[in-house]
Amino acid sequence: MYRVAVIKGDGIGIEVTEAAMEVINTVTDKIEFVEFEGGFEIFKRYRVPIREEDLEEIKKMDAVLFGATSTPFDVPNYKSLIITLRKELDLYANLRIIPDLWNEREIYIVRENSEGLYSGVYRSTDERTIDFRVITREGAERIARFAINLAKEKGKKITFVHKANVLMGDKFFRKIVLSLAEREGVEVREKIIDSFTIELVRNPWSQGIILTENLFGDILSDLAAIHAKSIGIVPSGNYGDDIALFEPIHGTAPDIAGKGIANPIGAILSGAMLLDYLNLNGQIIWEAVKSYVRKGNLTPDLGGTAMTEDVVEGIIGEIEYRIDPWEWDEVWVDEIRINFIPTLFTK
Ligand code: 48Y
Repeated sequence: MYRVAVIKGDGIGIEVTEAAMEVINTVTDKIEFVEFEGGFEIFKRYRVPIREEDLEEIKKMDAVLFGATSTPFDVPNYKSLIITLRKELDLYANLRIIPDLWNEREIYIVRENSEGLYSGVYRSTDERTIDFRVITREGAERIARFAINLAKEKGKKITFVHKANVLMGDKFFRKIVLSLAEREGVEVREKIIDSFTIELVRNPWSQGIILTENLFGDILSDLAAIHAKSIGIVPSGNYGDDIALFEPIHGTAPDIAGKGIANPIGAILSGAMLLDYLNLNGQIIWEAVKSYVRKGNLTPDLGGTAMTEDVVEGIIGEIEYRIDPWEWDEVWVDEIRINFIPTLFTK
């Protein structure tokens, strides 16, 4: 049995996380979900985005499933919940898979998730504020190793995106990435971040594993999400050495929250990544989602008229069919019998 912490968060985070849990429960009974509260509402009560005792509990879990939280940037001393969790759980590698669900191809982005401009180190006076863009040898090595392992597993090369022509930190980062990759026999192409943005627009599917520092990765992954047709279908995993957290990359979408039309696929695929992390069958979810989107009705962000629950039901049907096609057939036959046979005999 695995214990998975769940933080649904705000807005559509709640709906899509519930959808993901339902789908996971169809695939396996080996997961026990334990729910925790976090985000702005908790901050208003306790002055922290998550309670210390909850954080300690979460650290003992096998993984975390996260929805989305809203982060107001005009509230003094408020710190984003997801940034806090990445730091507290030391989730240093952020893998975002931007899928083309219709054509069997994807963009992989590995974003360094713990340092760079997100180090949290700054100096502020009345006259100026400096954010430190921290790159350490340990930080560079562990993210390089993560990308190299992924490149080997997927049989791909690495595209390392940087600004080493200007930034000292990236010069340092670059040397570490190149030497580790060479030692491991993985090919690395180098790209400068500014011109790479154009390449990512024009030629997104053949970049191998895109590896980059924290803020570049933040921006590039939102840009790349355009190729998925909706940011609502993009999943991600935040990995540390002891635990990992899975979340769709979209936000809380307050404009559609509670209307039942949020696209649950990003959260559901994050569930697939979670199952893979626990060595359970995440692949079956990927297959089910691909099969569903090619024939089923989609949510409005993808031009359809489906509700969240229609998509969830459709994907669950695809999973059940894959788990046991015979049982699935019988259910289908029973329904027909229930619907039609009585009318035949009552005539
Ligand atoms: O996960 C993301 O890419 C988000 O943009 C967060 C980030 O900067 O990494 C921001 C999350 C937040 O505002 O709480």
